[in-house]
Amino acid sequence: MKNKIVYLALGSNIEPDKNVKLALKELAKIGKIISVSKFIKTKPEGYLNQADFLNGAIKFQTNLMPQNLLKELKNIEHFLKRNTPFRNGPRTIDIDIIFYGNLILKTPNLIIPHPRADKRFFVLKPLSEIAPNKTHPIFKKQVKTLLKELK
Ligand code: PH2
Ligand code: MG
Ligand code: MG
Repeated sequence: MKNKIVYLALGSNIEPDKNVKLALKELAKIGKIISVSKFIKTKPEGYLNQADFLNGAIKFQTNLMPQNLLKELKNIEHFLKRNTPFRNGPRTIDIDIIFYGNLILKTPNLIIPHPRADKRFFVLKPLSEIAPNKTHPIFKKQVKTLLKELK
């Protein structure tokens, strides 16, 4: 599995401008950034009593296998001092693997496609800008269709 096309979702609500920029710089060290969506301001989902997020998506090319990619993404989160006190709480950066080629993977610590991607506006909206026709390998629906069905 060489040079897989991967879609990543980024989110931040602690110094988001600075942290998104830093995250992109670190991501460029572990693969090739092919495209970057606009970053949009979104209302927090899940846990509501926190600052608005900045959310975006990137198309990324990497040689890293899924588990190694996850490890590198965790390293970047750690480097950016991510310290989430509770689930869905504030974070300097969150980098989630949405799609890894057409791979379907279910392991205890990593599920691909991301299991909540199809229900999240803050993922689908930026993703639909850079990959409207990408098909979800489980639901067999394009990103633009998933977004439309969400609204
Ligand atoms: N991430 C979450 C939970 N809620 N809400 C928004 N708007 N943006 C996010 O990135 C986000 C969220 C868990 O990863
Ligand atoms: Mg997340
Ligand atoms: Mg995450």
